[in-house]
Amino acid sequence: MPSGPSLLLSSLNPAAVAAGADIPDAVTIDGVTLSRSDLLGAATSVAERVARAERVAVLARPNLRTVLAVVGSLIAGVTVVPVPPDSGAAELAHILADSGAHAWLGEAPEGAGLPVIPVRLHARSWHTYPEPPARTPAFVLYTSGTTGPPKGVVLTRGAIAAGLDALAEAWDWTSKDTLVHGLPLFHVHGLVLGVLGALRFGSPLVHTGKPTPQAYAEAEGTLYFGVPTVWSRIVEDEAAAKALSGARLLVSGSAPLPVPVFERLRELTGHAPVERYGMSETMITLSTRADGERRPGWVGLPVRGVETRLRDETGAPVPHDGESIGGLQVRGPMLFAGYLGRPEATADSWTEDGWFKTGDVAAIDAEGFHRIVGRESVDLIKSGGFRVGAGEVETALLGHPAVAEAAVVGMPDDDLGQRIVAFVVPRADADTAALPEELIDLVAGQLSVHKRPREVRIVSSLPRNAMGKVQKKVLAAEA
Ligand code: MCA
Ligand code: AMP
Repeated sequence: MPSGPSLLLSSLNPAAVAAGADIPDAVTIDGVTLSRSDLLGAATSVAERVARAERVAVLARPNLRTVLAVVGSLIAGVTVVPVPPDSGAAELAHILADSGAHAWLGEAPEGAGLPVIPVRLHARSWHTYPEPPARTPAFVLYTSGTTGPPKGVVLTRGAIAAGLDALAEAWDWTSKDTLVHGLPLFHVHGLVLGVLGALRFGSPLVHTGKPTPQAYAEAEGTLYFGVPTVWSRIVEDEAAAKALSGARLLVSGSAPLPVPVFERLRELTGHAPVERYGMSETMITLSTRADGERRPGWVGLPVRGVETRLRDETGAPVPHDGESIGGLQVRGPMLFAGYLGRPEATADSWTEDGWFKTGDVAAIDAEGFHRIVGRESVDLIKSGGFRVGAGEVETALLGHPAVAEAAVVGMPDDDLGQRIVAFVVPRADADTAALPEELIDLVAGQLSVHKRPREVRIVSSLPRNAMGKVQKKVLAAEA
């Protein structure tokens, strides 16, 4: 019989729920609500159906079936591969082949070729399962690198529990909170923090389907999660922003929150947002605190169990003086267990003495506050909070017969933080009239909608250095 705090989804402890620890509104998505006991019963019924699989793919649309598929798998100790619902053909084929998922759990995309295990909203089971060991992988989350197709980040149950508990401590997150967000359910932010966090701490969750200002304003929560694009859209809608003044904590993360958005949120809501920093590989490692200073442009202190350091290109220490910048390295109990099937890439991401190299450049001040300055590589773009590799988009563009050369950069964008811009050299005989639109659709259809370039510029050549490498900084400056 599972019990107490060692249970990953503590609020779903069957004995406690049977003894009356129920709530009527454990999870609401897009207006449909399940009580805690209904959620437990329906998810356990999923667990019974999925228990013999090892790894399953879940098409992570923002709906209750996705939550039941994930929770049922976790109850059974089965690993979930969340698949972005807007995945195009090439990305879908890659995720399925690379992850070795045995079946779709719930909805399957057309022609996806694997057996489908149904998820039924109205089925119930009260079977109990032992809590799987902490080292069991909970998720393989696909995330972009600078080159090549996305890699599978393996997150164990133990890492997730440690990561969530550190956030609960920093944010004072308890069952008294109602969590509100409308983020995608295939990343750490929306899925691990935004669903599992609520189920670990017993906070009712309201998922708004999409993270629109109006939906956030109407949700009447206490704890709100958003990426900077969401917050910058909220401050554009004064009435919606003001409706959040009764909340306890507004949390921003996944990309840099522009200082003017921070200030405007404070003006309109009376809340200085809590900023936190993380990665798919590390969960959340830095945050400002519910009971501490919140400084615009800074992401705060290491959360419980995390240590950080800065290193220069030679591996030498960089002083923590608030000004000097260096490569940010982290270690802590919430870090991933490696990239699935890629021992070399995994080894490359760690230093010899056991620190994870984030690839972000940061400064740390004397009080231990962190400021994220940017990425070491221009080839990793953050657009609307989504991580997109320039290389994967370039490969997709080069698949078009009219494209001779392609280079992709992230340009500053008020709404998205960075907007994906593709510079394309067409083949000599190509008709370029409709080429930009065709290429945008090609990327949306092959990779995913959120990886599509917002702009395609047709150019006669790309600036290259003496080694023949495209000079992306020159391109970005020209643009
Ligand atoms: C337009 N659309 C197209 C095309 N053009 N579709 C196909 N082909 C085209 N050529 C349509 C789509 O159908 C879709 O319509 C709509 O455009 C999508 O619009 P878009 O501008 O792409 O986005 P948005 O709807 O404005 O979304 C902004 C957003 C989103 C809501 C902020 O970017 C978002 O959800 N970001 C969150 C990312 C996130 O959670 N990251 C966490 C990872 P329709 O809408 O009708 O379908 S980071 C993480 O996990 C770490 C640990 C951390 O630190 O948190
Ligand atoms: P992902 O793996 O999609 O979660 O992307 C992780 C990357 O997002 C990090 O390496 C950072 O570059 C960026 N990031 C996440 N949170 C923040 C933040 N609060 N401020 C600045 N950058 C952030």
